[in-house]
Amino acid sequence: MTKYFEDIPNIFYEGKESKNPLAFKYYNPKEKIGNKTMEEHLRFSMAYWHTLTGTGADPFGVGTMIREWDHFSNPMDIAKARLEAAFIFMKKLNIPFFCFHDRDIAPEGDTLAKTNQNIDIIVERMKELMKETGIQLLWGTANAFGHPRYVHGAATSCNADVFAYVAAQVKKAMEITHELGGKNYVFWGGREGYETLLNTNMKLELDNLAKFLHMAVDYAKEIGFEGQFLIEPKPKEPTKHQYDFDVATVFSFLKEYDLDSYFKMNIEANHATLAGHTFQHELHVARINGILGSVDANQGDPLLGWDTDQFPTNIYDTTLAMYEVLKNGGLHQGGLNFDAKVRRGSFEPVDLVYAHIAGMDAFARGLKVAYQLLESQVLENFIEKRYESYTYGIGKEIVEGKVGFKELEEYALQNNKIVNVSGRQEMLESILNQYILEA
Ligand code: XUL
Ligand code: CO
Repeated sequence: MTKYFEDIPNIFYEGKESKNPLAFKYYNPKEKIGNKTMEEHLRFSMAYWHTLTGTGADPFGVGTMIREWDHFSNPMDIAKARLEAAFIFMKKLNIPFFCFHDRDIAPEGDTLAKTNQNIDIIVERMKELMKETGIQLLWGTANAFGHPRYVHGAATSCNADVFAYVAAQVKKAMEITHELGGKNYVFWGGREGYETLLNTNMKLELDNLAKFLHMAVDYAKEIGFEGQFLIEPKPKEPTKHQYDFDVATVFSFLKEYDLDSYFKMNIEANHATLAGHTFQHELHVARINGILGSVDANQGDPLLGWDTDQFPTNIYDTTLAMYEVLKNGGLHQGGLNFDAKVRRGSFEPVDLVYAHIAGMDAFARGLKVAYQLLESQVLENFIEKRYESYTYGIGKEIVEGKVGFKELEEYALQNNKIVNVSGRQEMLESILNQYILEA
């Protein structure tokens, strides 16, 4: 058998003084941060689609990636080779989890039955490799967007035959996720959205999407799948208007259709910024509503308006992300999945290693800073003081629901002097910088 990544050593922690590019400078898996190790806090995961199947193709040119495992003519031979390469890669980097779409791991056959057979062959070997290595499945999902049948969407397609097909596809994807002990199952609405309202029955499409998700909930119960269901919001791309726009939109959709007790969010940094939010905003909205499930760890380019899926290297963002995660009491059964791809010009296999090291170190550093920030309670104390007026007098009565417009008018008529105090944004930004630079 070909040994992939043969010239790449196992990657270890060497500390921040190390100049070895093939070593972690900050990610020290067994180091304790509070009462958990870094490994337990961060729960890193490799995304099969970008790392194993990504070719580097873009609208202007063909793929550039040198990937030895793709050098076969039969699609099943490629799938088998990718699987071996995936586990060698994760082992070398000590990545404890992975995620996949059904179509990343096995090619479609001529019929749905043949496609499912292809999946079963791969899943058998995957189970063995997971057992040998201890590497676990963070989540599975279905690619219900790539094939031309999904041209008008999947569960929101105008074509009922497509709805039936995607139901069958997701059923199978849930079964294999369950069989592999997956911790979560993700729904990203690949083409669930629209291009123009001139040809769209939005109400029917949303009703159908809700029906579809209810069917998934029912089927999970039927097969005893106890993993967490996650929805991954994204505002645009591929459709102009994706229905799962952002956390707030998805949350109200779930509530409207009585689905909110079954789903949490898988929050992706680059999707947040495409929606005009910060990564922290989306994590925060999910956290305060008790629906922060898992994270697709990447970053976009502020100068580009599409999903560039870059490896996360911005410490400011990783710090604020980990701050939200820590305030959430951790990721629980979720994790940090590198839904990120190396740039087209980074086409050698070793670039995949550098990219993951960069992402893992950036999050490890962010975790450490966030932990110290939280320990100091500097932001919490400031915020508590800022809202102090709601802890006594009229503020307390507002919070306790004891007053209405009439009582408040009475109060306001007698209160001729309103005194506001500064929000001190720049001072707080300076404190945050100090933690980032010195923690
Ligand atoms: C697309 C995206 C997906 C999901 C899984 O932008 O993020 O890869 O994470 O379908
Ligand atoms: Co994603």
